[in-house]
Amino acid sequence: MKSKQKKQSTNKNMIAPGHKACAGCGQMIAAKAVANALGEDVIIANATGCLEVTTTPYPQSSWRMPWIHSLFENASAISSGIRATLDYKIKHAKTKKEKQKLENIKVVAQGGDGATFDIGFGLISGMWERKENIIYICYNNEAYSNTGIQASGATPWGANTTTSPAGSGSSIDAIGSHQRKKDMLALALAHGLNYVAQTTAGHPQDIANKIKKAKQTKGPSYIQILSPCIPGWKIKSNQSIKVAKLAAKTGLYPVLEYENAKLTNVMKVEDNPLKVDEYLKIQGRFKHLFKNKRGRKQIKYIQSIADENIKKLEIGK
Ligand SMILES: Cc1ncc(C[n+]2csc(CCOP(=O)(O)OP(=O)(O)O)c2C)c(N)n1
Ligand code: SF4
Ligand SMILES: [Mg+2]
Repeated sequence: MKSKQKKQSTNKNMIAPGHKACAGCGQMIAAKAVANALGEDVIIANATGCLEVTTTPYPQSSWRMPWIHSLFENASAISSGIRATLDYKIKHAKTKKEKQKLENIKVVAQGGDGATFDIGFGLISGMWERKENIIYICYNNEAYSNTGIQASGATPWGANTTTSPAGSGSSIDAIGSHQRKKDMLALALAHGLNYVAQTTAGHPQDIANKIKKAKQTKGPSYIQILSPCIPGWKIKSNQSIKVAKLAAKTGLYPVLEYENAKLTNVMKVEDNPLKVDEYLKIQGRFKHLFKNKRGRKQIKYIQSIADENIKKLEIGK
């Protein structure tokens, strides 16, 4: 009876249905792949944002594992506290069995791009500087979705958001966002992390593989997952997987991993990589770019970002 129960529990989805995320939410697809790969021996601290709000309307929770809601900015600090407590308990464990059980528990901090690139960054930097054994996962939907799609440090060039609205004037503001997104992977690498990876919600098996590698890594690791947002990207609810895959296929958002500061795996793009237009044109947040000469100039610039990635990472076949 006991072994039957165990078998059932390892097969179930670690995020229960009934949550309130939009149908087709890329972040939810990614979070399910993450949670299932993490399994039960984990403690998660989750920054506020869509993932927290949609899965834990008090007193309910979709998380079938130990999970704690933090503030917007401090998921990493909370996970540092959990890590310190676990380390203390490991040190003072009374039996070998107890010690091993505690050693198996992984500590995870996770949040959106607003929580990661912007408001929580100082505390994340501290956690990385202290080389704590914590996996950090960023669900990057390239905006502050939960509060109405404001631009974040991860918002890409040309995107229309409520704080970078596309307009009809001739000023640079009219094109939508005109900031290059922060290079969070470079910032993670600059902290000397042993495992840094990027993937998308369109690659759930790749997410699972990367979580497994992060679990085996000693010290901090960082995984960033491009997670399409239905209202934010102005896409249909059946398009998140397709659009996430296109981000990788065009070279705009390469799927890759660094182990011990070396680029060890990177997904190649096609011989003749798809042009960024294919990725941009199905998203309402970029539709203004297709309307005039000025917009088309921005598309060329976005293409140059993809070309730069393909060249730098040598991902063309
Ligand atoms: C200190 C603080 N500032 C602002 C907020 C309001 N707030 C809650 S969620 C959120 C947006 C979260 O954006 P992101 O981290 O990208 O997650 P997403 O909702 O996009 O998944 C904001 C601004 C807050 N809770 N705390
Ligand atoms: S607003 Fe975007 S991130 Fe939030 S639940 Fe809906 S699709 Fe997901
Ligand atoms: Mg976000």
